Amino acid sequence: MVSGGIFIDGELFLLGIFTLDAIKGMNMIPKKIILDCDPGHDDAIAMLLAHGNPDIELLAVTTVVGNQTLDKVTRNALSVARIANIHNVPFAAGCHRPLVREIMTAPHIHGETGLDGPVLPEPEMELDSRHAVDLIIDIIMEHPPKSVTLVPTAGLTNIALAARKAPQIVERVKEVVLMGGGYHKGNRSAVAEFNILIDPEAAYIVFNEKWPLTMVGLDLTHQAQATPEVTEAISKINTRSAKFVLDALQFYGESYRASQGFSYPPVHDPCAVAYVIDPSVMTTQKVPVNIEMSGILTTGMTVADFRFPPPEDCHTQVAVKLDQAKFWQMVIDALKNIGETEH
Ligand SMILES: [Ca+2]
Repeated sequence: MVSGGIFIDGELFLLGIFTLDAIKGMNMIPKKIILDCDPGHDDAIAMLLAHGNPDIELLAVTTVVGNQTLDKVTRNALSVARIANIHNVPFAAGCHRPLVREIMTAPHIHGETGLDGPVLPEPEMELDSRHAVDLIIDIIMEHPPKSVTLVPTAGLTNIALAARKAPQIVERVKEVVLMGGGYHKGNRSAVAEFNILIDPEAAYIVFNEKWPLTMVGLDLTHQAQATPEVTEAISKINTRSAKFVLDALQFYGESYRASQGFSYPPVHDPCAVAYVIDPSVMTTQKVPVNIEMSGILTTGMTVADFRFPPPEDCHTQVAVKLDQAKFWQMVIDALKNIGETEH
C-alpha cells in the first residue's frame, strides 16, 4: 500500500492510500510495454522498475536464452514476479537458442543460475501456454496501433522471429527501446556488447526493420553504476523487493569488480525502461546503426555512422548521456511503490 493519486495532464493529484494496482488502474495514459528479458540481475531490476512505476503498464514479460539457458532465466523471471507480487501479467518462455549461433551465456557475471546471490522463492505463477514469440505478436495485434513499446533487454532472438513471423507488427509497434550494443564500447569483445554478440543475425533483423528504435547501449548504461550512495538509499526502503535488489547488487558488483575491473556495477537493463517512463532521463542522438555479422574481430558490433547528419528516414537513435539522479530516483520510487510484499 502506498499513498497515491491520479495523473491529469501530467500532474499528480494525491487522493489517499491505494494499492499499486489501483494506482496503475487510475493512470489514463500508461505506457504499455512488453519486457523481453533474460534475468539476469539487471533484468530483474528492470522488471521491478516497470512494475513499480505508475506510468508503465506491463503487458507481458517474455524470456529468451541469454545470461543463462532458457529454463534458468524463465524460472528467475517467475521468482522475481513472486518477490514483487506481480500478478495478472502473462509470462512466456521464448527461444532456447540463437537463430544461427551456438548458445553463449554469461556465468562470470550472473552466476550458474543466471541470478546468483539472492535467495529466490519457488515460482508460484504458471507460464502462459504460448511461445513468447506468439504472445508478443498477439499482444501487439490486440492493442491499438502505435500503443505498444517493445523493451528487449536480452538477445534479440524473440523479437526478430516475431518480426519475421508477423511482419505486420513492425508498423503497429510504437517503438523499440532496447538495451544492447554500444557505439564506442564493447563488453563481451573489444567492440561488441553481449546482447548483440550472442545473436547478431537477430540483431541485424531488429535494427533493419523500420520501426523507431532507440539503442540504450553501454555508452549510456556504464553511467548507471550502483554507487554506495545508491545502495544506501535502497537499504533504507527495507522491503522484500529492496532487500532482493541489494543482494543482487552485492553479487553483481563482485562479478563486475572481478571480471571487468569496475568499482561499482553498471545496471544496464533498467535504463531502457527508464527511457520509456521519461525520455528526458537521457539525451539521444539520431544516427544510422547497423550490425556487423561477419567481422574477423568485430562480429556483433553496432556500427553507428556519425559522419553525416542523419538521413530523413533514419529510424534509429542512440542513448548518449544519463541524468543519473533522475534515473536512480525512478528506481527508488518504484521500490517504494511496490512496498512490502511478504504475506
Ligand atoms: Ca539482460
